[in-house]
Amino acid sequence: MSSGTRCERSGLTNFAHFVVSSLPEHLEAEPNNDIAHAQRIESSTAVVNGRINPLADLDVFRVSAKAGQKFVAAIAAHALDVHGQGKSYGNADFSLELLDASGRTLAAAEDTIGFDPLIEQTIPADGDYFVRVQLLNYGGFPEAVYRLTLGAVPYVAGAFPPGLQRGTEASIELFGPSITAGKRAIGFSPLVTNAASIGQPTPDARLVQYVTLLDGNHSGLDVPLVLGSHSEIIEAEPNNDRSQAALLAWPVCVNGRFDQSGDADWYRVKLDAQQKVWLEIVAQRFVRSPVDTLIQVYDATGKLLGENDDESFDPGYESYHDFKTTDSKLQFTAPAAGEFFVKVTEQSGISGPRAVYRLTVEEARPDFRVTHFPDAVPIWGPGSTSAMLVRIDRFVNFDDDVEVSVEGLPAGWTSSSATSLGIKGIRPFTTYQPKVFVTLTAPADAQPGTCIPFRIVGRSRPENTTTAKIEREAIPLTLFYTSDTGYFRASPVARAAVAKPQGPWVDAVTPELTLNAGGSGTIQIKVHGAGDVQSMPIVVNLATNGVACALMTPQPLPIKDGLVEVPVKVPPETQPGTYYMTVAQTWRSDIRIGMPGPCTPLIKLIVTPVK
Ligand SMILES: [Ca+2]
Ligand SMILES: [Ca+2]
Ligand SMILES: [Ca+2]
Ligand SMILES: [Ca+2]
Repeated sequence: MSSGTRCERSGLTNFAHFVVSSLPEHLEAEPNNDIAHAQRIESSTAVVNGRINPLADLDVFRVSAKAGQKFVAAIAAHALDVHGQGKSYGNADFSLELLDASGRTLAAAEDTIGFDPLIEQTIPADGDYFVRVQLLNYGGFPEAVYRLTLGAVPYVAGAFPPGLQRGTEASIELFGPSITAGKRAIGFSPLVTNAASIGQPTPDARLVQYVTLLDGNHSGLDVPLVLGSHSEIIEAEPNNDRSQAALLAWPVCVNGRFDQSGDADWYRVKLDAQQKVWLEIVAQRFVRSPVDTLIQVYDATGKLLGENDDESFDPGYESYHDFKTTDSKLQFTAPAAGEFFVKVTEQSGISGPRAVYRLTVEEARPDFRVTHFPDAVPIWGPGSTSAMLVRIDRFVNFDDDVEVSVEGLPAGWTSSSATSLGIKGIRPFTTYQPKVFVTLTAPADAQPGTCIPFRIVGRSRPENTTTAKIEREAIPLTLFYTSDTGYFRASPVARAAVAKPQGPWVDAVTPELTLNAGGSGTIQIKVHGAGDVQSMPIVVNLATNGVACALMTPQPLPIKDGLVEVPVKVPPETQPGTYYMTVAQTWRSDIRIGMPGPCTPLIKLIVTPVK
């Protein structure tokens, strides 16, 4: 988005999908609820953009087709993250039927690609046919939009292998109706942002890139390729029992497929005594493979030594769309030197071209992942500040502190960093900080409409010098669906935008406060643009979650001469140390769940021991 008037009002929305096809595009026209009122689609190939609303809406389209044609009818909705809001929570789950001129059903589909139905039918005779679209259980709601591809056209249903090593080129087959068999060379495409134009290197923490057909007529819909860190191989059948297990030179990513129901895929790894290996499946995540995998590890005598069905998951507010799944993850420690056998199976009887998985085998070593949201940060007023919530997930006994900072900012922009504390076996559990806030402040002379990229980086702070320092770039997350929990997916880039002030905004006057454990004090904040407003709802969000010492729920505080005094009280049990707070007004915002409104830069709170 370039600077201009379009994003002056409230900054940036989350990322949304927008598909560009090379087929004639149509809009549905109601009434079209039955065959008698079917909407005639004149072009022989088409994309129809429709909506199932209100409840029990049916959309029926009339098309002409010729005997022998391989006719495709396919919905794209789940693929585009179409979902309800308000009282209509949930992904839009469509069903689809192809009827002949007499109204007889020739084919029907429901969940072919994720929740999206796809029909491929050889047309029996020249004539008119009907395609009927509805939501499961006669649902309907304003957000239930869909793109319906119609005609004898190729349609990409998936890719195999469903990924490639970052920075390399791979030979990948796109498959689906009317797609010519054969592999295509597909290369890793570095993400292009305008980061280079502000003199910063272009980082790339993306987990996926997308690929589609561009030759001939196509729906424009793309499919994800997962970007891996290791060399890649494709499983070789037959491998259905232990004696056929292929030896893996690891670290490696194996791309496999459940070709028939009950398919078992065996692999073999050589390990030293006490060597720790990490086995991880990516299937439902990112690729939307319909499988529910199980990993099992056996020794050479056939004894089961370890297994994992689904990763255990902390159901916090952030139920990451591409992070919470039934994909399997397993850390295995070899009890002795030797060969061990890894068996991958599918537990719901699903098989076929889309039943793919990626198995990564690598050394299990202490590590962490950094995610942050929102990915698109609105700053309401030049000179104002916004906060982002950063989450640090620690793996394999990693327990070091992690310093989190904002990088890649253009001149004039400032940010505050934060430290996520590990427990390290010496601190109480309440000190553990899996989430921290960082803030971003626009220059006072920034133009509304300015949009800048940035990145958040986490660096471990090892206590002893034998531990290597680890650096991880944060994955930006987009909130695409909120109910009791937030559903997030990975976003390609983090950006901030300056908007015109949408109301009063706040700045810190007190940069730092020192208090005893059990002590109390105040911090002063300045309010800009309050006009005649006499008070403002204020909340204090703790950049570190180890201590609760101020306004956890919004409370109206008086504004005097443009200043607000905010009370702070440190609980007596608070551990001495440095903490960070940000004061926010809760005018249509809650930065705790990734909906930022104006807030102050981080204010340091130093808690000293009681003398
Ligand atoms: Ca409709
Ligand atoms: Ca209708
Ligand atoms: Ca297989
Ligand atoms: Ca097999």
